[in-house]
Amino acid sequence: MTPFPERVFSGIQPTGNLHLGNYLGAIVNFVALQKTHECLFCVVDLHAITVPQAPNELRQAIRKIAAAYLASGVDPQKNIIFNQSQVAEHAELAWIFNCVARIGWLNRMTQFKEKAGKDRENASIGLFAYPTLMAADILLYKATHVPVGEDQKQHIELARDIAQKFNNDFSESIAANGYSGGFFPLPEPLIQGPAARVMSLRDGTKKMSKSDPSEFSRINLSDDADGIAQKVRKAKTDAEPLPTETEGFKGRPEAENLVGIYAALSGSTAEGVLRQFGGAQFSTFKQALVDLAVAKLGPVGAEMRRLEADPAYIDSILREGSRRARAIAEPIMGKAKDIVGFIR
Ligand code: AQP
Repeated sequence: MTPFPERVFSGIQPTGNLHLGNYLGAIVNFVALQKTHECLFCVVDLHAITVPQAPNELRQAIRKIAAAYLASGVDPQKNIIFNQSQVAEHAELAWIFNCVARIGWLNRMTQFKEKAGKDRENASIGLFAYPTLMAADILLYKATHVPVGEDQKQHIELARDIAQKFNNDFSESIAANGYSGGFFPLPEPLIQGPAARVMSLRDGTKKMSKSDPSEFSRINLSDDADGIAQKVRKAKTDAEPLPTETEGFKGRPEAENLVGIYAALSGSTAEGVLRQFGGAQFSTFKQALVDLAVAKLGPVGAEMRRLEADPAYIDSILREGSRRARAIAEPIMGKAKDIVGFIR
């Protein structure tokens, strides 16, 4: 049995507009988990600056993510909603983890390869070390479960490797400090639902992403009803009607993606959606998807706009959340320092 009580941590970067992938892959699961777990939901602004950000836009983007959490139904009293840069221990623990993790481990991270592209030599060191900061985010709170989209699985596996290596490297010191069963838990990813990997509306083989140059590749939480309708109608499809069984998705990534989105938004499964729409033309299915997406996302977008009009309120939530986060982080960081051999 694990000696670590269950605790959930997750975060979203304040970089650009939140899209349906962030919403279905992450935020929807946050809302569900708050019912059963102690949760921390972070706006990971230190991660955001691994690529250049304009300061004023970054401030707005931080508030936008906080507004999205609140508008989606994450309760700021029950959970801790905060921004990473207000809790200095994230950076402190990340430094220790930079000295635990191996360059070879980070060299294997596909997100770095994708984001750095061919210009690897010019990427920031922060972008390369992104996964060690992410490990620190999670382990600073001894979080045991991390709800994320499929794309983050590799980073959670690395966080487990770092936790394991820290526990091994310092095993004697950990025991001398009175801990049995390791100091850090090995966190588990929670990758759930039919939309754990939402794909681009323009190309069903690429994930929906904030940084895709085409606005038509993604539905943003801030899109209004007309915008959502236009994007769904223009979404790439093929000439065949929808299959009646999920096996029929073979070689049809766009059809699979749209059905997955419908399933996630309606709380169903791909099988359930095909029972209803199997054999239908895309024109019929797309109209149903527009109606569903507008009904589900419209109120979230409207509430986000209302909250964003009151930045002082959002800032007060983040400040209070950061205070509560620090109260958990400080003693864990202090013990980590003792274990490493620092004097405090
Ligand atoms: N397409 C997606 N499908 C399902 N989940 C997704 N997530 C992101 N894209 C999808 C999940 O959203 C959470 C927050 O992501 P993030 O903003 O921290 O990082 P990201 O993965 O870098 O987001 P983008 O949109 O892909 O940004 P860019 O374009 O900058 O790379 C995570 O749980 C992630 O899994």
